[in-house]
Amino acid sequence: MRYLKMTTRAVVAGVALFAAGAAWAADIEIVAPWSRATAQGATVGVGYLTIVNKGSAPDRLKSITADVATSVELHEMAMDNSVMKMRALPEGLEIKPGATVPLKPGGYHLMLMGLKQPLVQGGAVHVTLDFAKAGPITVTMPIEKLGATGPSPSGDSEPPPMGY
Ligand SMILES: [Cu+2]
Repeated sequence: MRYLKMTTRAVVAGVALFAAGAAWAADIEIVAPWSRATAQGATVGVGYLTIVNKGSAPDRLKSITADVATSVELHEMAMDNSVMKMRALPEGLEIKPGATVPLKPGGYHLMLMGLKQPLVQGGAVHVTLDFAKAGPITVTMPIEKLGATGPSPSGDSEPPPMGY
C-alpha cells in the first residue's frame, strides 16, 4: 500500500516536471536547462542545468555531446591561488543518491567547444548527457540573451535577479 502511494506520487511529480519542460530517465531528472547567446565570433558556449538523483544509488555524468559543438566538456570554477579558474573534470561528475547538483554560473558548467554556429537568443541547444546508470538523456536548452545569469521561467529573456 505504502509502495503504491509512493509510486502514484512519483508519477504525478514526473508529469508536473514534464509539463515544465524537464527531462528524466530512470532515477535522474534534469531541471531548468539553459544556454546563453554567444558574442560575434565566439567559438565556445556554455550550458547550465540541474541534475537530481531521485534514486537510491549514485550515478555519474560521464560525457556530453551537443548538436552545435564539436565537443562538450564538463567544467568547474574553482579557486586556484586565490584566482578563480575553470578546470575540466574528465572523470565526470558523481551524483549521489538524493542529491541535487546545480550547474550554474560560477560553479559546474557545460563548455560547448568548437561551436558550429553562433548561439542566438530564442534558439535552443540540444545536448545529450550520458549517465553511467541512467544512460543517455537528451535535453533542450533554451538560449537566453547575452549576459544572462539564469533561465527565464516565463519564456521571455529577462534573467532572474542576481543571486537568485
Ligand atoms: Cu568552462
